[in-house]
Order: sequence, then structure tokens, then C-alpha cells
Amino acid sequence: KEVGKSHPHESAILHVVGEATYTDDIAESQGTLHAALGLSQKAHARIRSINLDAVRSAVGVVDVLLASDIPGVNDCGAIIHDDPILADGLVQYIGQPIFAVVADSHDNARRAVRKVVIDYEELPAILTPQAAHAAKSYVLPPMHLARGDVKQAFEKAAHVVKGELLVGGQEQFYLEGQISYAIPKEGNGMLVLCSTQHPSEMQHHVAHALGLHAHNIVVECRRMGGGFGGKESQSGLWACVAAVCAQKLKRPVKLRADRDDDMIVTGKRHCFHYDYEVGYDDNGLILAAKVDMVSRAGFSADLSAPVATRAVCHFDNTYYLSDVDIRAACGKTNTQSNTAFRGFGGPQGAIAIEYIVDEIARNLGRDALDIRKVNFYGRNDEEGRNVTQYGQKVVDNVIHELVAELEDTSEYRQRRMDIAAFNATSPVLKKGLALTPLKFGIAFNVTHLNQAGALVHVYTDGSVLVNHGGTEMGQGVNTKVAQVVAHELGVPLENVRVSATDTSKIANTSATAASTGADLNGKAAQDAANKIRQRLAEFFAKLHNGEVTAVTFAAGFIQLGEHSMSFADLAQKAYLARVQLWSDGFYATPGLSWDSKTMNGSPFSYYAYGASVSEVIVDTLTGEWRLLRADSLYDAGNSLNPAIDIGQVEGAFIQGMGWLTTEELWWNKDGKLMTHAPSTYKIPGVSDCPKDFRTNLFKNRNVADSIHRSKAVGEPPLLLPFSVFFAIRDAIASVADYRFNPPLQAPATSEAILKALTAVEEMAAQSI
Ligand code: MTE
Ligand code: LUZ
Ligand code: MOS
Repeated sequence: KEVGKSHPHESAILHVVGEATYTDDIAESQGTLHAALGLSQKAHARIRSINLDAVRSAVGVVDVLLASDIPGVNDCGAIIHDDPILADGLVQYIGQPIFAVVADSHDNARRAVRKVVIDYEELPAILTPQAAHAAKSYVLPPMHLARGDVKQAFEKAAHVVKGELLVGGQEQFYLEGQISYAIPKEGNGMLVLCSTQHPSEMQHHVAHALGLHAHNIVVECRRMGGGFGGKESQSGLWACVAAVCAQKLKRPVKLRADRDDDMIVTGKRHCFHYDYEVGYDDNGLILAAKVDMVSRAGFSADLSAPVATRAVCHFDNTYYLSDVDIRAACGKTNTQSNTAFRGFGGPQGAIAIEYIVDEIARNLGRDALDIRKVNFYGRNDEEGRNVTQYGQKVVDNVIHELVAELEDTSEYRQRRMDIAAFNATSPVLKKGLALTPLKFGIAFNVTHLNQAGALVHVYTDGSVLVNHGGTEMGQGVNTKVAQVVAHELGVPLENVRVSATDTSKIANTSATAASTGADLNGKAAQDAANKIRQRLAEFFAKLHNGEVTAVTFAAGFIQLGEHSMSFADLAQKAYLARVQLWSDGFYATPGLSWDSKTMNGSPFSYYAYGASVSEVIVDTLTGEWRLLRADSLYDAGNSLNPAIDIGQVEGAFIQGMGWLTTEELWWNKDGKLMTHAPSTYKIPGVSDCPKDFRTNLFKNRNVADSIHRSKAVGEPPLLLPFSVFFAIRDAIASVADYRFNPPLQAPATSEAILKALTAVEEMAAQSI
């Protein structure tokens, strides 16, 4: 049995010994040139003139390309076509690419771009989502979702909590930066080797930019050194520039971003600002909820609409909100165009309600866990309290059982008392504790994207090659798909190899995103493998005059009664009998619906659940803190590969902790991103991981007919470290006996923690 087992990542050894090839490691073709981008130095301006003389005469420069050199369409927008490849007359953020220099080396190209002289006519710039909201400057029309009678529900509520919250964005910080390598082929062909989560979209962008057809372009991605959403749409710019240069010069061109350029040019997680008002009863039950959120979309739409939609659809998190009114807007700002990042708006939606629940608990003098429980969606066997604000019925709710298990194994109640005792005698160092739950909808919230294809080849020696539409970014999709195929054909995992993702093999694929990589491609590969299995079973049954249904495949053998044959012999015999040994496969997730106008439907195939408990210690004099212990429990269904899933949960936990604590994006007053390298942008390091880090999978077979009843794992656990943020808030609140809600914003940097401590101390002083 190959599924459900903790197999190592299929490239683990290659990763460790340094043999795994990333795009920049692929041997360069003779005559390869290197490109670099010239970037806007103004947040919003018209370009009066560009003087490129010094650039053109710089050492090693072969050519300089501007927007006018793009033979096709100057656009690489994800959904709406508002994203020029190279700015044409108008620049909309500091870092926007204006021209490309092609030189004989990467270094020479980078040195040359700096020699440009640009005359700008500056225009007013909008630099924050709040300012965009006030100016009604949006990249898309605002969204609104309401259920019930909020006005009346507020009238019935004994208490109301009202406030605002700012949650920062986040840089994807993939270890391998954006890169594309374009190699011209005969007859208008173009091969683009690209680090991308979305080869098909790269193919389309390149075709449009070159004025060619999709069938002229092949995009290949062996693997990425991380994507985290940052290479879902935003690999497009790099693919298009490399391809346009390669086509013009008829030579291979590589475009590789160095870290600073990558951070200054590309979009990140959307920061969000919320204004909220929530009514609740004496028991903490939420009766009415109103929220107005605005995201920092940046200068163009990119994926901001589906991100905002996911935020709206995750504002409930694990809570039933009977009467709600949710507004979401995508603020147009003169900054990088923000994009997908692990969770895709889900974390931004859910953290708002968690912040509110945290306040309700403190206002009532209750443990936040109790308030959370009061508001959970109903159990599956109860009627009522189980329909989301967007109309999907929750039929797989396990949050009650999952949280109960974690509450018990983490000794939450005992530690709550221990911490109270510790804080009572510790004037400077204060401990905090929090348990936060998560529910995350699985499927692309754009219904048609939920499809996938695969190709399985069985060769005459019995070895198996799989190609599917998913891309490998470290998350292990190739390992999981190989496990599915090995299981279907009853062969050991070593017999199955997964090849690079290639648009000439599987057509019209969706991005590997929305955590659906293994769900969709696993099903498609299973379909393909199953067709081959069926043919082989029929062949073998005929050979031995038996029943097809009695044929079994296991441990590298096919069996029928007393007859048995190795899979390799079977492949050879079947080939001689002219049985087709390869097949395609396809999958489209059933039962999904979504009406974007009413924001209603059943956009998700199922929900993944989880919870975590974090304990922190905060130095109230410096704002420094440490995570002492974190316990996580995650519902991966019948996990396809527990080792990989636990790795995903741990990785997402630490990545989400970085988002909410140390990773601060900071633009100066001119709109220049000043945190554009690891020197100024602090992602968590190994030493930030808690000494006591317990991650477990919750036993739970998916009620939906997913691949082997597993559940997606890629994004949802990013919500687990909410518990770190709320544990910090709990520690801050302890300085005034938990009587006030610390106005803590995310990221809770040491500076933000000190500010919140000061605010709480002032509230305490005033209340005497
Ligand atoms: N894990 C690693 N190691 N590297 C990544 O880039 N991306 C995350 C998640 N886990 C990522 C990762 C994101 S944003 C998504 S959507 C999923 O993986 C995509 O892969 P899957 O759908 O196959 O889980
Ligand atoms: N929806 C979604 C999307 O839920 N996740 C995604 O990554 C995505 N990408 C593009 C469009 N819709
Ligand atoms: Mo992940 S943000 O859906 O690429």
C-alpha cells in the first residue's frame, strides 16, 4: 500500500546533495544573453523622456527594449488586463519595470540599467489602503455580502464591541527568486523554462506578448524553490520579458531577479484594514456582525478579487454568524500589485473575527476558548447553525472534537492557571496563552479552475512515468501523485517517476494553488492509471480465462487465482498483444457553485479544520518575546503522506507566525519599499521555532470523495499561528489584570508590542 505512508519527498536526496536542478541550474545554451529590468523611481508619474544613451554604451550591452518593442499585447494581467509588462508612458509604483537591458552577463545587464536618465512628471500618489478607501480608489468594484437582519440583531444585543484593526502584508520570500529562461525554437517556437506555479498562464501571456499562438509556446517547470503564491500570476512579467528579448535577438535570454529587485517589483500578501462592530449576548454569543474591510491591492487588479472573495468567505472562520454584513474593497494604491500568498485572503478574513472574539472574551472576563466554543458551527447531527454566510452548508464539522482533543493533550486549562500564577509573581516577564481554531474551504473559489489533467505512461519494462498539470514547489505534490499512481497499479513507489510540468504534455492547466494540487492532479492521475489498470486486468483475465473483477494488483505483481506475473512481465506481454500502455486522465471537482454577484453558493468541496495552542513569554520592558511551546492539531483527512503533511503544517505555522509578528513591510513617504532584503525584512529563523513544537494530524476520513479521502494541507495551517498573536495579546493584557483589550496590530513587532503595553497601562491609569 503506497498511499497513507510517510514516504520521503521524491527529490529529498537531490535537494540535500545539491543535485536538484532549479531553473538557474539548467545548463545554458550557447549564446545565452542575460536581461535586467530598469525600474521606476517614482510612485506615480508620467514619463516625459527616457535617455538610454549611457545604458546602450555600457559594457557588454547588446540591446535595450522598451514597451514599443513588444510585438504583441503589452499585458500580463492575471484576470483583468491592467498590468503592462513594461510601463508605457505612465508609472504607477516605485519598482515598476520600464525597460529591459540585454547584455552578455547578468552583472553587466544589472550595472547598465542604472545608467538611465528619466524625466518624470510626478502625479499624486495613494500609498495606503485607508487612503484609497477614503478616495474611493479601487481596482475593482467593492463587494458586499449580507445575511439576516443585522440592524434588528444589533438591537437585541446586550453588548457591542466596535473597533478597527490593521493587519500587514507579507513577502513570499521563496528561496529561489523569480526567473525565466527563454530559448527560441524553429518556426516561431519558444521554449520558456520558468519558475512558476502556473505554466499554462505563462504560455498564454508569452503567446500574447509575442503575437503568436499558444501552440508556438512551451513552458516547462521542473520545480520551484518555493512559490507560496508569489509565482501564481507574477512569474508572468519575467516570462514575457525573457521571451520578448529572446524573440527579438533570436538568442536564448535569461532573466533572473536578484532579491532586492524581486521584492521591489513583485506583489505580496495583501495587508487589510478593518472597521468592525459586533453585537453579542451575556454568554458571548455573537448576534450581529458588521465589518468593512479594505485591502491594499496595489496598482492593478492581479488576483485581488478572488483574494477579497476568500476573505469574505472566511470571516466566519469556525463560527456561525446568523446576521452579518460584510463589505470588502480592493484599494488601488501606488505600490506593488499584491497577489496570492498562502491562504489567499482566508487568513485575512479569519483573523478579524478572531480578534473580535478575543475582545468579547476580555470584555466579559471569560476565557477566550469558552467564547469560541459558544460560537462554533453546530455539530453535524444538529439542525441549524450550520450554513455559512455565503450559503454553503457545513456538513463535515469536526471542530468540537478536534478542539476538545487539543485542549486535553495541550493541558490548556492547567497551563492557564500556571501562567496566572507565574504572572502574579513576575513583574517584567509576562506569559500568555491562546488556543485558536481554523476552518478553511478547499477548492478554487473560481469554479472553473477546479480541473486537472494527467498522463501516465507504462513502459515495456514496467517502469512508470507520470506527467500532471501540478507544479512542484517543495510541497510534495509529485510525491503524492506518484503514490496514487503506484497504489493504482500495485507497484512499489520506486517504479514511478514524475517528470517536469510541461504545457506540451497537459494542456490548459490551472495554477497549482488553492491547496488543490494533490486533490486535483491526484484524481486526474488516478483516472489515467485506472484506465491502464483496467486494460491490463482485461488482458490478464483473457489470458487465463478468468473474471476481470477477480484480478488484483499488489506489490509489483498481477494476480488471478493461482496465476501471477510481475508487473514488468505483464507490461512486456501486454505490449506484444498491442494493449495501450499509456493513458490520459482528467478530473473536475463535482458539486461546486458560485454566483459572484450575490456572493452565494457552495464554492468549496469540503473544509479542512485545525487548532493550535501557543504559549509565549514577553519582556514588557523591550517588547521582545519568545514562543515557548506550540501544539497543533490538523485535519488532513486520511493523510496521503503523514510525514509530508506534518512538514507542511510546521512550515505553514512558522511562516504564518512570521507574518503576524516579525515581518513588517515598510514604505517611505515617497512610496518606496524600504524593507526589500533580509537585512531589513525579518522572516523567522530556526532559532525562532519553539523548543517544544508538537504537531499532530487529527484522525478523520474526509466525507467528500477526495483522493483516498485525504484533505488538502498546503494553505490552511497558515492560520494556526493566530494562537501566537493572541498569546502575545494575552501576555500584554496581563499587565492590567486582563481588564482592557490591547490595541495590538499585526505584525506584533517588538515596537507594536511596546505600543500596546503603553496603551493598556494608560487605560489602567485612567480607570482608577
Ligand atoms: N510548501 C512549500 N514547501 N513551498 C511552497 O511554495 N506553497 C504553499 C503550499 N505549501 C508552498 C508550500 C501554497 S501557497 C499552496 S497553494 C500549496 O502549497 C500548493 O500546493 P498543493 O496544492 O499541492 O498543496
Ligand atoms: N481562488 C482561490 C483563486 O481560492 N485560490 C487561488 O489560488 C486562486 N487563484 C486564482 C483565481 N482564483
Ligand atoms: Mo497558494 S496562495 O494558493 O499559491
